Amino acid sequence: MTEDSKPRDNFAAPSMEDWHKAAAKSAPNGDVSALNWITPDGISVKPLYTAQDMQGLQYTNTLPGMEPYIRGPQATMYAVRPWTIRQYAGFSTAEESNAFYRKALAAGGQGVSVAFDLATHRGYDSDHPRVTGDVGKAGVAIDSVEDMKILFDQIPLDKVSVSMTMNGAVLPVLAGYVVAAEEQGVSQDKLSGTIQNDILKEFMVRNTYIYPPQPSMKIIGDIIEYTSKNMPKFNSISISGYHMQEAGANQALELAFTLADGKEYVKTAIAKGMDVDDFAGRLSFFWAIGMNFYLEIAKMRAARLLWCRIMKGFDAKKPKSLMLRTHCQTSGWSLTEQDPYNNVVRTTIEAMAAVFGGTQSLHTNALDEAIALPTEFSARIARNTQLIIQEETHITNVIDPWAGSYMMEKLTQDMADAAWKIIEEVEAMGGMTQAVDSGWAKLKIEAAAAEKQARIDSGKDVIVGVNKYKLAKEDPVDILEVDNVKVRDNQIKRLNDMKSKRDQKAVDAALAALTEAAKTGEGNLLDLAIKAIRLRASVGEVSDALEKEFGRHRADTQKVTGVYAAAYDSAEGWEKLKGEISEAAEDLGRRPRVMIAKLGQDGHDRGAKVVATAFADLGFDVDMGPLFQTPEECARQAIENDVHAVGVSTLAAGHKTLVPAIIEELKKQGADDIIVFVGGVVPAQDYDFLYGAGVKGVYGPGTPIPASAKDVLEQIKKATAQ
Ligand code: DCA
Repeated sequence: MTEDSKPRDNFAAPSMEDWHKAAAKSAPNGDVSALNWITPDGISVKPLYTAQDMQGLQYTNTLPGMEPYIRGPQATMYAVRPWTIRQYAGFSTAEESNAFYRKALAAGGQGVSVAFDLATHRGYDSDHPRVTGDVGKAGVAIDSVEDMKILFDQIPLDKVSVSMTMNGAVLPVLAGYVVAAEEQGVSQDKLSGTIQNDILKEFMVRNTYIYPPQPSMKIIGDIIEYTSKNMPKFNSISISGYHMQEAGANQALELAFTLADGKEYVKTAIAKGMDVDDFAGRLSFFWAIGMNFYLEIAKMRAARLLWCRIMKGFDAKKPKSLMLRTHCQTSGWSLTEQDPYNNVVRTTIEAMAAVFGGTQSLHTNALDEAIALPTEFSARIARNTQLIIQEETHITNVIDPWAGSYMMEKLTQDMADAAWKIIEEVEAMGGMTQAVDSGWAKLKIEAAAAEKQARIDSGKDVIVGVNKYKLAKEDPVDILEVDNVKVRDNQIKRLNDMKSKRDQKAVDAALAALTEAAKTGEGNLLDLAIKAIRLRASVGEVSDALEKEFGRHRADTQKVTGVYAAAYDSAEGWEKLKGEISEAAEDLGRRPRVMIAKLGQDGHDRGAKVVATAFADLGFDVDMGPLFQTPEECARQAIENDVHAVGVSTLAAGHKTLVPAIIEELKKQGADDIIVFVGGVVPAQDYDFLYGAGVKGVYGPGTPIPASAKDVLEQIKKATAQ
């Protein structure tokens, strides 16, 4: 090497001013600040971060396994033990779900995560007339401990940790699991796993509650008390932001409301006289991980900081009480029906964010989850996505690799600050129970959802294959179908069989004891539920025993207004469509009137609420049916309100039973001039079936609302012209 060509590191010292000048050359109109991205949370994400952004940040030099746990709850994290691969699954019967779990465990799954059907969630046995369309759909049907025993057959419950997504019927279901384990020879102290048991978020989103908020909180207190005494390895709650993000919340809202819910549960347990360090180590969390890559990682780091701060406020001392441990699931909402193999890519990116964020357990969605239940093929790819990250990439070798990134440290603080501001707002209202009770929290999420939908419909937010780069022709993918009638018959047979063999007097006494405890507030409800389930009381009977005293909660149907229109704003076609709707109103003598309905036990109402808001903003008269209507009740309301159309929003696979039933009911009640349309998760294979049944329009995921509104308007015009 000659002296002339010797490499030298005598680079010019950079200055921000120089960079600004250089960047302005390619920035739009020379304006570098135009490159800032304002997130839905209101956080400004810049195109460039430098060491200056770290100045003044308080927590950039922390360590994993130590307060405030920003860098992870364990000192060694994945370097010693990667997260648990825990795929959420369950469908049709206990037998079929059990076979699925065993296969998944043999193929690399590391824990079980049970999805129950909506009838079970809402505390109805499979023979209840309100749940005809729901049994075995979107989860496994469980009526009793006999079903639970089959569900966990040959799965050693002292070794495999089991998570159960159950909130409404949490007492009989948790009791069923405990008794099934007992009859497998596994005592309560050996059980490890998690019960979701997070009722506050059910009142905001998802809606699988049974009782009103107050008694629901009492149930949670009793479960925390019982498990902390008898099931020390079991996580008594999974405080869930997941469903909030799925319902439309941005990350800061998800984070804030979830931590505020957690605070409320801690207060509830302390009010029962418990010492915070006796139970707080078994509170766990659950986040949704969507496509907002950097913010999701920042959210998870910020969550641990804020939880540690909150728990210090309760004077918690044990490290386990201060550290936030979490499960994550990739976003189901981000998946598309269109060009569905893209979903594998989306899920991989989201899984990476969850892992960089330091999750303890992860579910990766299957590519067809936007359309139906996963098939064996799609479930395998979803599981392998995690196995590949764990075992091929070496990502697990380094703890919290984003620490020290100028951007990530700044975003972590920004996210923590944004969420903390909302938590303080909630506190000022008197806490999360009040924020939920007043409907404020739900409306905040719904407004965020309507804004998001308008950004997508107007093309501001891109979704590949949906509002950009669309395929000219979509090939249908194979889907898993559940024969709901067969499952229901099978369940009813087993239920009747169990009832015929049990000691009825003893069961009646155990159920009466539950009702009495609900009345007096004395005795632990989980303890009493275990006693009743051991005697072969059913899930529905235990729920009824409590409902006698607690009653069933009915949600109101408030909706936000103006939000969709404001976010859609200048996009093309909006004013024209509004004009057409007001012209139609002139012709009809009143505004076209539409009822948005939810049938059966499907409580996912994001889509319904967003459509109702957008249709109202466009000029329709919109009625919102209550949740959980039967087709008969829905037809009656539609007739009483004299609507032109009923739009059924369906997300839980009940459409093939419930939609023909509403058409039939309208006919029976003399109103077959009311047209029916369907929106939500409907596999392409079912469209013809629905049209054959008399449906006038089917709008799958990704349909821009103005397009469906235009179509509904045309259908109404056609029907009224006859
Ligand atoms: N070094 C030492 N110990 C470790 C390490 C490490 N690097 N990593 C994990 N461990 C330990 C944990 O402390 C834990 O032991 P413990 O129970 O005695 O505290 C054990 O290994 C299991 O690890 P953990 O991280 O707790 O993972 P999971 O048992 O899978 O629990 C959790 C995850 C989020 C806490 C739980 O609530 C869960 O599984 N939730 C899932 C909820 C769900 O599936 N929802 C479906 C929608």
